[in-house]
Amino acid sequence: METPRFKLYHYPGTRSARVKWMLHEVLDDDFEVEIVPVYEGKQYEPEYLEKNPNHCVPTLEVIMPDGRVVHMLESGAMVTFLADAFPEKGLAPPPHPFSLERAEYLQMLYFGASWMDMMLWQIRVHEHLLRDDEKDPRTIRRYRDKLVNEVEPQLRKRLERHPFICGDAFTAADCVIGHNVAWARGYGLCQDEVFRGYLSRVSKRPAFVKAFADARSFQPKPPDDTELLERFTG
Ligand SMILES: N[C@@H](CCC(=O)N[C@@H](CS)C(=O)NCC(=O)O)C(=O)O
Repeated sequence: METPRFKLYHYPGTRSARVKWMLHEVLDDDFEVEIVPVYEGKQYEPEYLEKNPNHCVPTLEVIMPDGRVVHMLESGAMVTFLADAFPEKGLAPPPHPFSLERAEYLQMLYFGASWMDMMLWQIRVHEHLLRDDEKDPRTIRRYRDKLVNEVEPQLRKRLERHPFICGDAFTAADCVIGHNVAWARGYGLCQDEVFRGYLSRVSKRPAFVKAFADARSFQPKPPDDTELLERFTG
């Protein structure tokens, strides 16, 4: 494989932390990180929008030795791509030969990065980010209930049987589900012992420790800057 270079556009404690975690898993510290001060609105500046028209972190810049560059914009795709690009790290069941383990692994990774993520994001948007007159308590209630009644039991069942989300071995799916469980616990969800034990297992990994070393600087609520809140599209 031609060896690419990687640059992560990151903000502490957000979804870019799950990608930073994965980058530390596969590359140790051999990648670049640039902080995008999202509460200062830097993600709306033309230079950043050129890279990421969704005005979000993470953005993963993949730079090939011949100068070609791709910007990846979805954290789930980044985690999947990195696990497959570094098969020697053993963080994903390979696509060939056919295996049910691969099917389950992708199922859990996408469940975390799309279905569960969508519910957590709706809670975040309506509890912390929208202006008061746009916050909808019914949306918060709906997704809190779905997480408790539909998502938690599925995760609990798996984690009661195995130490990691896809079985006895840590996989890239744990970077997404592990991050989501930590995020959910910040909202008073995923409080059982089974989730606490899971987080304590994954958080002992050196890559986790590095990825979340800056998480304490995260403030759930942006400063009262109406201009930024006016621009936020959810
Ligand atoms: N689906 C995207 C969502 C990324 C996203 O919404 N990032 C948030 C932080 S967790 C963000 O940067 N929001 C800033 C904004 O929308 O202005 C992913 O998983 O990478």
